[in-house]
Amino acid sequence: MKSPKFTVISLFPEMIQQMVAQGVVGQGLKHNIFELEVINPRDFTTDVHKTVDDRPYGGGDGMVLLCEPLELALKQVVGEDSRVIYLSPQGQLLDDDKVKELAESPHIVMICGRYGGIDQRIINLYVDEEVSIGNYVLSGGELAAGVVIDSVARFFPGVLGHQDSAHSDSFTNGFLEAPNFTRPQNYKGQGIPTALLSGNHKLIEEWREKVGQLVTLSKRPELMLNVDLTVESIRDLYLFWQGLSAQERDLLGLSGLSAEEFSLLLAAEEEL
Ligand code: 6GU
Repeated sequence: MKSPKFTVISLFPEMIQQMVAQGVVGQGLKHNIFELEVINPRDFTTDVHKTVDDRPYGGGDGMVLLCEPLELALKQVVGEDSRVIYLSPQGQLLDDDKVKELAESPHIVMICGRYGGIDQRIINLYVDEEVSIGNYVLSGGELAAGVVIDSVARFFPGVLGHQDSAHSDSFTNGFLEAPNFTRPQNYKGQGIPTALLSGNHKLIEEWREKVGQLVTLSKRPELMLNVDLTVESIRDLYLFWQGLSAQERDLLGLSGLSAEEFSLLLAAEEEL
């Protein structure tokens, strides 16, 4: 089967290349698990000054990317199976569900605007959807393109060591991950949770799942409401929490959690 492909249209191609060259995603690219193509609208200009932007009609701050170089670039790269994304703070927020959906696409084309944006008529003609990476403004779409590539590529088989790592990470079951520990076994008076020293893989897996739920309840309680929880499973989680020593709760970063959070969660679940 053909490798999935990202095409990024950017005035700063090196920025994209550099972001994607490192770590497991960089290795994935090197091993052709996916393809990356970066094209510069400046290479599609027809005037001597290689003009890519101009002042906005009606006045205002920032320069707007011209239609023509973008259109010529798009025409060169967009095919039948391409999904064209404009990276913009006006877009739909990127989350774990969106990332997984994008990971199913054979060809993602991303247009990076700079401060001032791109001509709306290019969006009208070519863009399938707008995507934002958060409620703040970046000076250009490049960092957002890097975020999309990194988060999506993690779901391509072979990019992460373990075939299913991406699917067991934080968010993927709707909960955050349990904290991780490595050697030494004692660091400045802090030990290792006893369950992790048990060598019992089934027990460890169950323990991590419960701790992940407690971490979520403690740090991001609003995420608990996206998951179908039964009253019984909440009571189970409460009992598990009660079974942890004060020392272990500290070690796991759960000292902020109290019975109150469980009551609030129960009340919220009953309202749903
Ligand atoms: Cl995708 N682009 C820009 N320019 N700013 C953003 C963004 C994207 N997402 C959040 N802020």
